[in-house]
Amino acid sequence: MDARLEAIRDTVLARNPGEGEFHQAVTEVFESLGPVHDRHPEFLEGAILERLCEPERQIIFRVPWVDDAGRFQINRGFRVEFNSALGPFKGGLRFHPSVNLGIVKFLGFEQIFKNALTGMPIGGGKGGSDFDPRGRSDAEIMRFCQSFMTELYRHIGEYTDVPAGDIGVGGREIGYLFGQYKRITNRYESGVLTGKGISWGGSLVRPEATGYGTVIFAEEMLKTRGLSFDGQRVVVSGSGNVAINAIAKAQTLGATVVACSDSSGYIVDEAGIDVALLRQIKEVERGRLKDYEARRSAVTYVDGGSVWDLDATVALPCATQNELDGAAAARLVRHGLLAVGEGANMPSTRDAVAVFQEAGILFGPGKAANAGGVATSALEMQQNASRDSWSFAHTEERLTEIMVGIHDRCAATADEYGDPGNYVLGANIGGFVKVADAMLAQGLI
Ligand code: NDP
Ligand code: 2IT
Repeated sequence: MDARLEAIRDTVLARNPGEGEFHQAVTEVFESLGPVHDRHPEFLEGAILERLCEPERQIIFRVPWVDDAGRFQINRGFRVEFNSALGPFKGGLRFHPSVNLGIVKFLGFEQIFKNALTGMPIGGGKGGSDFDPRGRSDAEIMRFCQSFMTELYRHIGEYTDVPAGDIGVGGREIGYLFGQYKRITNRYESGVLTGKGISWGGSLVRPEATGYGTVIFAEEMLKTRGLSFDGQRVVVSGSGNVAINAIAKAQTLGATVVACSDSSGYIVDEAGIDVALLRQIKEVERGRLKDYEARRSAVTYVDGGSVWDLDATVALPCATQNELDGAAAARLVRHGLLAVGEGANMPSTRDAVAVFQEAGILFGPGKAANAGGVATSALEMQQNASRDSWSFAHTEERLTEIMVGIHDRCAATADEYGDPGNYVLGANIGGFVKVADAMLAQGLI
């Protein structure tokens, strides 16, 4: 890492002790930015990096709620409003027991650059809670969401901060959150949340957008080597919103997706995953992946273990951070891997990224490859602002244009900085320069 940047990075790490994922995200971005600072000394004079690493505002709050047995429960809520240079803070809410301030800060930091890459007018933020939705009834989820919003409402707004979903937060949760916001504020402010239902201000394609976008991005990478998804053997991790829609899109393009996972195990379905059955189990019945095995022939369920023990030509990690390590990456490379598209945020460890890059694997980092979700959230905001709703075909066309645009910008930036095919470099520099220019123009704030 460039010595000037390393000194700033060390200060950031020292002032944010114990936040390993945040340190990892900051270090990875800083490693790309040396050459930009040679060309743009004004970014150092303007303390851009120091300001970028210090969120504009961090909110931590108590979330009290009552479970079905009448017991009082206390969780912790977070919203980190990281950077508003390009637009209102924008980013999802994650409900998972692993959520803490460091996780929210890593996600919010990544979101700044991701949102800049989309070309849409959105800043970066993230939030969530250590609430565990697993096994909770609808009524418990509703009471939790209502309590969460009873504090959050005062910090968000169409022009201020616009949350959406992430792990553990989908259409059901956004509905309860929106209802409580409307009740407290007495405003039908559609643009305050994205990922809403279609009949009340949501956008078509938003549910599919992250998974579809990841595959569109990976397809563009494959095209640079005269390849495509057609005929590829694909392994996906996760079986949530991003994973399911990535599986669907990859198979539409002619790939066979032979496996996917959840935190308990994985299924292997050599004939190609039956997406309708998977949606029924996960989205309708809210069941576990294990249930898939009994309902389709020639399927194996592996309890525990890692889906990255399987062979694939294309790997799409769509579960969570640091799920794919250096050893798994090396094994995949030895067994014929061509490309990786990160549907999740930071799913590959730093070792894994190094293995992929040294082996010349096409590697699409999350902040570029999974930007289709937030980009379509911005399209939802656009529809809300104009009180309009677009067709599926039109919205999908916009998503495709945006993803191809992100791919091309990352590739062109990597070329410009002398490292063709390095999408990590392209994404980090491409996102950073846009935000840094806006921050300089807006003065020291
Ligand atoms: P969901 O809650 O819909 O699904 C999450 C999936 O990942 C589940 O299958 C879950 O399994 C698995 N998972 C979660 N945590 C772990 C863990 N610690 N170990 C193993 N598996 C785990 O979330 P999404 O699909 O929305 O999000 C997946 C990833 O994509 C996240 O990294 C998220 O930040 C990222 N992302 C999401 C976007 C969106 O629009 N939703 C946009 C861009 C990125 P289980 O049910 O067993 O917990
Ligand atoms: O990580 C992400 O980009 C998301 N969870 C989606 C954020 C959004 O505002 O749609």
